[in-house]
Amino acid sequence: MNRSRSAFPKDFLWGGAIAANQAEGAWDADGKGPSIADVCRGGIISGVADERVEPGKYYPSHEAIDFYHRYQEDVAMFAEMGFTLFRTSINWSRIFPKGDESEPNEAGLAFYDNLFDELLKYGIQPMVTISHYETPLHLATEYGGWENRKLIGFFSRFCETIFKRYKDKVKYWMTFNEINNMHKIPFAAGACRIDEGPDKVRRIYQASHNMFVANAKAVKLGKEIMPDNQVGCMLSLSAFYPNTCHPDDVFEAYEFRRRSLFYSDVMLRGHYPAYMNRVFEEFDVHLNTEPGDKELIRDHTCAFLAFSYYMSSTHKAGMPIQGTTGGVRGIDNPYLEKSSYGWAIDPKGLRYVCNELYDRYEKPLFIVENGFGDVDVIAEDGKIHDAYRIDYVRRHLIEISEALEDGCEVLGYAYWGPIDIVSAGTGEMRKRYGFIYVDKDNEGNGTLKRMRKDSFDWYKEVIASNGESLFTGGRY
Ligand code: P53
Repeated sequence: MNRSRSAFPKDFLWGGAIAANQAEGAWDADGKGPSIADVCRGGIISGVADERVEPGKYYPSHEAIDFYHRYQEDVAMFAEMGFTLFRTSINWSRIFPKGDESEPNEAGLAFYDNLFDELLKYGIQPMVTISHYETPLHLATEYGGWENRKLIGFFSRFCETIFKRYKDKVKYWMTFNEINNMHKIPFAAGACRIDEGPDKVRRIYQASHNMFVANAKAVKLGKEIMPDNQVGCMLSLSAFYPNTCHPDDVFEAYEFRRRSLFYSDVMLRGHYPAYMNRVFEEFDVHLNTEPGDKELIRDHTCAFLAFSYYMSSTHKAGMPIQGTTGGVRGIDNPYLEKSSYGWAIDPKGLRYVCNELYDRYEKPLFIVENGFGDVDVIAEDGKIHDAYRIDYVRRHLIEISEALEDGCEVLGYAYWGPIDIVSAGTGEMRKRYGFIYVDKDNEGNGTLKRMRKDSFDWYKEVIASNGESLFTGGRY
């Protein structure tokens, strides 16, 4: 059915999303301690993670785009685009520099007060990721990251501190960014150094269990401290297809998808699903749990499901899952084009995933990451004509409108990297997502000057028309 009008509700939230470590810089300013991101060269996902900050080496997070000092200018541009939503993370090691202190760092807390006030001044709702690939380094080196149950206590203290402080400023919270990426990137997602080995899977599930308990405690604290606000979970849920209609392909793709949905199953339905018994048996997983874990997980489920969606992947039975930056990639889908980074462009996959998730959970969905990362070229007229980005976003937004028509409850859309930031995958600046260009290269050279791309005006028009311009053509 072709629609000529958009289905976005009046209160649909429009905006963008970043992560603190990919944007803020100021990695050791005002009492901040180092995070796991601050020791990564070449990206938190596929780069090299040093034990400590080594002098003379280039770490992209240390300056990033200096959002810490330039947020006023950047927020003003988000406001110009008409944002009503802005997702960022609270850099844990600004608040608890080592992670295990009993008292927070006031200067770190003050920064987020200022940032949130600045957003609210323009009517932009801040949305917070509590932990986005930036656990305090000390918790990784001294405690072994989330494999250690002690992190539950440190995380709860962090949550309690920021909930109390920002409860009147932040309505929507998410516990762990892309928690289902524990399997692919346990260091980024869980601050654990888990190499290949016979007990790899067991260790990952143990760390995940500890995170589930921490998630449930965060939901509980949230309800106690800020009953009108909501704590949700966040997963990487790009689409996943069988390569052919061969039943082996179909079933194996289904099984692999469940390895991801397992995370939302636990956090939204409140228990370990039956299908995991067999997986745990296969990998000899015997979880260390404590009395009360089960009840906490059961009684404190998340209020919404937030997710990132960039692409789709296809799976052929028997194939190992390819863990590359950008996620699982499988084999080429002949029906789809790819970005120059090899990510298959699949707008309809987003409609598919919205339906898949809403069918399964019947809880509100939040699209908190979606975007097109590629190399931008400054044209002769000094501007960036990113028609490819406009095309990508337009097609994905139209599919969200379709999903809304299908009956899915989608609360908002936060475009990933509305301003160019450091790539989590590669640590590059060259892989750009922004509607706003930042003058900086992979080696850290550049003036950091901001510049509007063509997509800036385009997105502004989409928001101003509440999605109507997607269908009428607008100026583009
Ligand atoms: P970059 C894999 C699959 C989906 C999302 O990635 C992923 C990943 C890891 O790359 O990560 C999210 O910067 C993540 C962000 C990240 C964004 O995707 O490699 O939450 O921190 O920047 C885009 O292009």
